[in-house]
Amino acid sequence: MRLVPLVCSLAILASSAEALPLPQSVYRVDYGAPSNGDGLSWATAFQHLDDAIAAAFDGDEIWVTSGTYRPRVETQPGILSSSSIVINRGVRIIGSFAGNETTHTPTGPSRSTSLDGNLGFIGTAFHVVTIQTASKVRIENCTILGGQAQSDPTNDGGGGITMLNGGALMLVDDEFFVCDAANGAALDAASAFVNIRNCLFTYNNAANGGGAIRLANSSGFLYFSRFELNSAGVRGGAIHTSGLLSGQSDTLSVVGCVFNGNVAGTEGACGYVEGVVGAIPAARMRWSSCTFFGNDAPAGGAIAAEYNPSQPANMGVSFVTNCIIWNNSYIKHQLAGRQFVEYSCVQLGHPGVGNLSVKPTFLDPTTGEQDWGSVTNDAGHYLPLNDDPADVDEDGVTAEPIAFDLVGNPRFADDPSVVDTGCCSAPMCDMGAFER
Ligand SMILES: [Ca+2]
Ligand SMILES: [Ca+2]
Ligand SMILES: [Ca+2]
Repeated sequence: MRLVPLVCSLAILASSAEALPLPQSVYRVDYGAPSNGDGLSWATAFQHLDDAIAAAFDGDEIWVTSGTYRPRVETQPGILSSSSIVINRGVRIIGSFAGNETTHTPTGPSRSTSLDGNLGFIGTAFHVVTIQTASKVRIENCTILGGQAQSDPTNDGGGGITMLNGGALMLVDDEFFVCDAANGAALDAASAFVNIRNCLFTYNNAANGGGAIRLANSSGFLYFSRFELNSAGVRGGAIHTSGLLSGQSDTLSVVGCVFNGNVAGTEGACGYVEGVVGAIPAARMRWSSCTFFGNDAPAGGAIAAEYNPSQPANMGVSFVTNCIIWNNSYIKHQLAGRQFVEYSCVQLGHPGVGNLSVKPTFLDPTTGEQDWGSVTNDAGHYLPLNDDPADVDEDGVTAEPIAFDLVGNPRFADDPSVVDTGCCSAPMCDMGAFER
């Protein structure tokens, strides 16, 4: 039964038959707590995350202390590796609490709540997290690691998170680390809407496609995240998309991200945009203000879009603006398939307005952050940053420019050592994920 605070109970009684929304509840989880908690205070925290999910309703928050939490619920009874953290309602799970906070801002080390698919000597979970609800789920400030979906008999993707029944997922400040799968090793989503920001994807590996993320008939936003050292045996070393969500015009808008050290066996080290034959439109991806360097694939050392001249309506499409694409393998083929590129710095050049092919001079060759005086500074177009459809600053306003870069520095800042070559009025944004 849901506990309703006394004041609200009286308010409900006083408001006659008018239906009022239930107040949002907060449940707390601490792995060191006794086993009989109710989650309503830190002193009485739940010991297990799934007990808090079971107690919660749509819109409730679950605050989790720093520490390691492992899947316990077998989604296929008798098969230990089917153990998963099952999310079947629209909760907001926030990790990295010290265990004494009174607001929903955690004070523990960042991403120090681990949702870990390693089940000890008994094996590994196919999916660390299984999302089964169409309601909006939000997972924040957690590290999700160690899932292995490769041998899952029911589906082959989502070692970190599997989300195959639609719904909406928001990932904020999370890390996905060494997840494995045949497809979509960190996240495998179908018919879903995703909103991902400030996340880190490292060392995830898919035997087939989508080393970090696979989206099928899905749409959403991916902002201010880093993809490093992910790999796919075939296509999409970091991201693999096919189709888009019904009613949406784009598959995924990727803004302000860095891709480095990702590998695909055949096509698209960072992204592979697959067309879909039939009624569903082809995938359309947008990449804005991103930096791609040091990635490796025989075709599409950065991005590949499926190219099928016999079915032109079903080819994948990739729109690239304000990006730096430099020093990826097979330099002539960093961008493969249908690529519409503007205001970007592409090694060996690319057709399109505002494009450059001049060494971007990274501040440090390992970061992708361009130095003062780089020709890519003050060379971008304002338009991709002129709206905030994903509301990345969470102020409820989408009709406003995005005012910061990947590391939070102000956007639209002038580099006085560089002549402005972008569009349209000063101060101009830089190409790439960083503003100097
Ligand atoms: Ca600038
Ligand atoms: Ca906003
Ligand atoms: Ca300037």
